[in-house]
Amino acid sequence: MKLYRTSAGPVLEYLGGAYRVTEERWDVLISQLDLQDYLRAAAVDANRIPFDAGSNVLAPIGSQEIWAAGVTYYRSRDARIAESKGAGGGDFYDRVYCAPRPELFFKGTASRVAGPGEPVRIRSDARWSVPEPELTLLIDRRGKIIGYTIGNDMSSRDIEGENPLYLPQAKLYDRSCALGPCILLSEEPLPAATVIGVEIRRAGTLEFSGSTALAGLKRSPQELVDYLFRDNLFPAGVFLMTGTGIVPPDSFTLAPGDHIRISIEPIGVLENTVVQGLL
Ligand code: DO4
Ligand code: MG
Repeated sequence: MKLYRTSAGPVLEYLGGAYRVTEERWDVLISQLDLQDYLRAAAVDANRIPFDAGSNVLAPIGSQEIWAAGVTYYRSRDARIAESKGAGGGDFYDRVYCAPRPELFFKGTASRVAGPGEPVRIRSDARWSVPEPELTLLIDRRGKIIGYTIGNDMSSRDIEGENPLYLPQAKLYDRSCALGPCILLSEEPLPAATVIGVEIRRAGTLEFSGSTALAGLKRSPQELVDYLFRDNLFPAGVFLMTGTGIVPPDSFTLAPGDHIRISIEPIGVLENTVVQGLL
């Protein structure tokens, strides 16, 4: 069962059909405590519509905050240690990889998010920028994982590497995050074999491709959620990006015009083009 947010309102994809959902207020809709039952009731012939998931699809977010976990894959631990060598930050990344408490940081709000097909940004003052393709959880106000989407945690590696205290600037700026194309509603965890893939094309030529599997995620999604909800309330629910296991080689940096395609098979594909400077 997939839920899309579109310019014409929410659309449910279910058992091969597409259905309009009468509750158009996204926050109210995804706050239904039995969301899957609520949506199943909408999947009737009277609500059936033609639907092209390739157009008019918006980021599946209302007033939810977006948080992110870091250094949850060994590949990310290695990359962070390497990029912060000159800043003496390496030890912290190894420690957080091994510690019971995960790294969790605030990543953004809807106003900073790019939806499918919208531009994502690299900072004007960054020299080394990458996408971070991440399985992203949608969690309801009770702390229950209710669905999954694809996230791109756009990051400025030179700023983050210069000093770990610059992390918020490396991570949180206008269009530093992409989400979409839909919410895959599932009460079951995704299988460990689930593959996250990325392809980056420049002027049509493949510049980088990589993949990882959820098996490489050091912590369970629920463990990350439990830490996020410690002494924190999310009345409209919250998104949590689970960290990246794909890091391009150090010689690679994104450039304006690059096309980023992230896939997670049961969810779909999230595509964005890179801009730098004002839109
Ligand atoms: O510590 C820096 C953040 C790392 C991150 O965003 C990731 O591992 O995905
Ligand atoms: Mg990340």
